[in-house]
Formats: sequence, structure tokens, C-alpha cells
Amino acid sequence: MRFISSLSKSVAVLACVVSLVIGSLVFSNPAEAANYEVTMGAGGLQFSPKQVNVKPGDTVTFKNGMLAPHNVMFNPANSPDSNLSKSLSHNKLAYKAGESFDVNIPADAKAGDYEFFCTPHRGAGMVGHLIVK
Ligand SMILES: [Cu+2]
Repeated sequence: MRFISSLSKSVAVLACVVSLVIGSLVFSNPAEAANYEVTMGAGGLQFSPKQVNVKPGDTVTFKNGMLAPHNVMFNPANSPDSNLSKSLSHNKLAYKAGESFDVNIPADAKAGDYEFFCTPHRGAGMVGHLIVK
């Protein structure tokens, strides 16, 4: 009887440990990627928001608001990684209302402030900042 009781106790302890390990694997995922949306031409010729804070692995969706066409060009001269600025750029203009494209931040992206602008509206102040943390 005592043997059975101690055996069931160790089985219970083991089950408890196993469920804790599984639970921590399932629920603690700090590297989960996030998606942010930036509207191009919301309330004028501007990006909204003008600054996006991201982590490597995140995605930013740029979506047409008003006064299209818009694009997103990263300024290699004003970024911590000029090659990454070039590869993140979306030169093709979006013309249709609601049209959107994604910019994926690579897992090895260097931290810092990446400036971007819209080619047709750069002179009007359509400039933004992507901050990689
Ligand atoms: Cu624009």
C-alpha cells in the first residue's frame, strides 16, 4: 500500500513537471513577429504614423490612404545599413485606393533609424522613420 502510494505520488510529480515544461514551451514565445500598418496619405501627404518601432522579423504593411500614388523608398544615406535600405525599398508606385504592400524586416537587421520617403511626395514632406530595436 505504501509502495503504491509513493509510486502514485512520483507519477503525479512527474506529470506536474512534464506539464510545466510543455506549458512553458507553448506560452513563452518572446520572439513572436508583429505586424504594423502605415497609411500613405492619411490627412495629407504624409505617412501615418511617421515613425514605426519594429524588431527584426516584424512586418510593416504600407497601405494607400488618399492622394495616391505612393511608394516607400529607404534612404541609404540616412540609415545604419545602406544595403538593407535598398532591399527594403518598394519602388513601384501604388495607385489604387487601399492597395498595400509588405516590408519584411529580416531577422539579422541592424538596429537603428532607417529613414524612408515617398518618391512623388518627398518634397512635400512625406518622410518617415523605421526604428529597428
Ligand atoms: Cu506619396
